[in-house]
Amino acid sequence: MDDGRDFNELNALGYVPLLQLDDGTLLREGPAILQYLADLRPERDLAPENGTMARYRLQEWLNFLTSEIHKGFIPLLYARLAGSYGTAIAKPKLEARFAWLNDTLADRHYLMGDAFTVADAYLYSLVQWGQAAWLEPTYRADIHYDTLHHLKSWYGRVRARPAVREALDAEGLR
Ligand SMILES: N[C@@H](CCC(=O)N[C@@H](CS)C(=O)NCC(=O)O)C(=O)O
Repeated sequence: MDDGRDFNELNALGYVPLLQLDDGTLLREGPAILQYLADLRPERDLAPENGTMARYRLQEWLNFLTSEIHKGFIPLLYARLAGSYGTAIAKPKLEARFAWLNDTLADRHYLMGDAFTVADAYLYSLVQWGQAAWLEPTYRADIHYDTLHHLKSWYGRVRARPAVREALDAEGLR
């Protein structure tokens, strides 16, 4: 970590993301962290109210993104070790799921409908992985925006949001 400590001391599982609160409480797993952050600022409507069907729909999206998209990229990150599993299985699965996402976005502005939620924030970073220059070309998931029009429009809408622009600037990603 930046301060020289071993990250494994904080998360024995060794992976990110991990959120540490001011009182030292640690929270693991992207979907839990995203809902925690959304619930800190209910007035921003980044997650539907707990206990509603819409909240379960959000959890459905977050679990899909983490298990079917996020983890789907892992064999491509370790492409040489994954060998043909990466190119013959993981990559086509990702491409099919991005095509399904494209179709799903045909009739809505955001994943949950009219409202931007933390699921869109999660998908935004995963879409960027699809084009990541740090992946060798053979192992990149070929997410062809020229054919995935709805996903491309959604990406533009998310990217144009003031808070997203602010975050990209803060991270030096624009
Ligand atoms: N389900 C986990 C997935 C986390 C995950 O795959 N993290 C990757 C980075 S994208 C990682 O840190 N991998 C290192 C490792 O597994 O040792 C979550 O969303 O919290």
